Amino acid sequence: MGLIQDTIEIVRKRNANEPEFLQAVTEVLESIEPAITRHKKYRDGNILQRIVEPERLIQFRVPWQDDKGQFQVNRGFRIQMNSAIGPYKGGLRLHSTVCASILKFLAFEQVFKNSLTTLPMGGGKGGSDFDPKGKSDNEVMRFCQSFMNELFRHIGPDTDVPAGDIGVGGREIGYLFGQYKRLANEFTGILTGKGLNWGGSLIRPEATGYGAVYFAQEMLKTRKQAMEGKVCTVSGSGNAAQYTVEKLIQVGATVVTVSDSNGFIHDKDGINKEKLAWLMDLKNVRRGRIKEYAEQFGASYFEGKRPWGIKCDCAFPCATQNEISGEDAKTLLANGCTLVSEAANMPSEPAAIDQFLAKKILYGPGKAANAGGVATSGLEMCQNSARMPWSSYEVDRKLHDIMITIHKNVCAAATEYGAPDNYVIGANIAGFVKVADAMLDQGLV
Ligand code: NDP
Ligand code: 2IT
Repeated sequence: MGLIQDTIEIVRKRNANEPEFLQAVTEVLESIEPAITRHKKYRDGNILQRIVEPERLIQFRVPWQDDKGQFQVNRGFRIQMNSAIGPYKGGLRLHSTVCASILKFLAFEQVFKNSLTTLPMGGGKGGSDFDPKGKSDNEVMRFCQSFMNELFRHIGPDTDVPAGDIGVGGREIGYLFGQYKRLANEFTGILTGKGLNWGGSLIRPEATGYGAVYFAQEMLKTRKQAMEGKVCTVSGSGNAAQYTVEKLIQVGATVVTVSDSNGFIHDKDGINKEKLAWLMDLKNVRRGRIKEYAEQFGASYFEGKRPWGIKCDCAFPCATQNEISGEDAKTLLANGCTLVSEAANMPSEPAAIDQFLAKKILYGPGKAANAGGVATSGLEMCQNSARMPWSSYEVDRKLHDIMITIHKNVCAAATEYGAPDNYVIGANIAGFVKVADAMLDQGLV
């Protein structure tokens, strides 16, 4: 259709050298074509060109001092993508690859994901090319304080509420929160993923991984199957991966891989609770490398490789964008993989998605499958506003219900727009319609 391709062309021209952003925009725009064709209001309102343009893009200098007293400089960002249905909401990423393209793709995805959660949250994303790996706690603290010195004027509990993403966990959220509090002289819920005794929510650390497994269970139910007994491969070994593994163990699946940016381990016997506890200590406390797991437990280690060559029933990418290539997808399918649930954002390259859809496997795209993380951030915001914490049973039950509802709404949209079982079309249209309608209601936004 002309309008979709014309809009993609405008995005390509306006955002030269931003391949990840263009990839995310292309995937969404091409898949929502049935909704654009059916509803004249979206065409008349020029909604496509409006929705691909960030409301605000903030870039700033982040000077900090390393342990030797040397001045270092990083680049900080906050992309405030869309506030049609609520305050901007989305994580902060600290990784050497962070740039406008990566954060714009993440912010764009976040808009539709947050819409799917059923909670009132707009979309945003931020971060820096600062790499916390190999830095001391004090260096990380000084960086976070300097980052917040600028960010604080752009965020607020009803304006923009950041959270964690790659390289940002409990430690970083603590340093960021402490600095905000000093600057604003206010104790408010301006970040989620906070510590439990200072405004955080139970189950927020678990939520992304648990949610990706809950979503996988809903997909399996459509084929009268269950997770129990399934052999699963997981990539990554950070927050999303750890709690994906934890939930998979709880529901009786066997997880045989985890990875980091250096390589992956293959544990044929499966990662059990004790090994997972050891892995969490390795990654969250000692901040070591995944190779040490192989040394500790006698598993195989594959340097510089990703886990998609290992035979599995279900794959859970939990590391980063574009970590499943077209070739990897071919291998997964040839080895009998019938489910992919994306805890990471945009982990599958377009060539991989095409094959998953062509083979009609259960493919849960990130903006649906990993929405449990931000949904539970939304629940943390509720608890902060009410100044009333909920039990872990209550938060987990709400998270589970939200993942079931997302699955139901995605399937309903896919069917309504003529593509039953296509979770890409379902998620993108269901997420889009709510945001687009809100933008139309609000006039010149
Ligand atoms: P963490 O920083 O906790 O863990 C990231 C993991 O992925 C690490 O094992 C890391 O290895 C690996 N990784 C990162 N970059 C690369 C790379 N370029 N190549 C190979 N491996 C890499 O981050 P999270 O677990 O929070 O995030 C993982 C994914 O989940 C991301 O896509 C994120 O956007 C997504 N996500 C996270 C949510 C959250 O609430 N945290 C919510 C929804 C989605 P190493 O340590 O060697 O870098
Ligand atoms: O990609 C994501 O959804 C996140 N990193 C979590 C965002 C949030 O605000 O909890």
